[in-house]
Amino acid sequence: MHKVYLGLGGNLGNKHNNFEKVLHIIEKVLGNITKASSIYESPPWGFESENNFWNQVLEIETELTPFELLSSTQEIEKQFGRKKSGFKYESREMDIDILYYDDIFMESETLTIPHPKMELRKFVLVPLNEIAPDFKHPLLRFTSFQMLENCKDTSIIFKLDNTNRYQ
Ligand code: PH2
Ligand code: MG
Ligand code: MG
Repeated sequence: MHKVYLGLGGNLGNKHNNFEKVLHIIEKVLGNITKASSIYESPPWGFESENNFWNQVLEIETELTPFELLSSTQEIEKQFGRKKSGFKYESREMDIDILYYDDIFMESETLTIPHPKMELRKFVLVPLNEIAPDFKHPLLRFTSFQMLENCKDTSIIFKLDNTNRYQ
């Protein structure tokens, strides 16, 4: 059994429905969800759009290998209508990123773990720090808490309440 942290993100469609539905699909297809952060809203990081993102980080247990996990997460993204335009960053209904897979480091054309640039993004670090403050990045050797403290991202990250409404 492998411990994996996933980063969910979406800024299109019905975010309430999408973020509820994706948890059921993940439990069915990938494995048990052992921890789930709150959902946070933030402006798009790295590109312009009028649609703010929702982001959440999950800890799951899975039997899938990293590449099996990648193809399964891509399948789920497609079920939410995701189409890739070729632009670097773009709006989407659901993005599922593999942040950590145990404490492995791997780099290939299609998959890099830990997720590149995660340490620069508060929309990843804030929810990650909520559920795994002490987990150490296997390359940087910093905990989530330390990465968040060092992060220069000035985006405002807004925590939704437990019914995912604005507080
Ligand atoms: N994902 C991106 C690029 N920018 N910004 C926010 N706030 N949330 C995201 O999930 C996000 C982003 C690329 O995957
Ligand atoms: Mg992403
Ligand atoms: Mg992605």
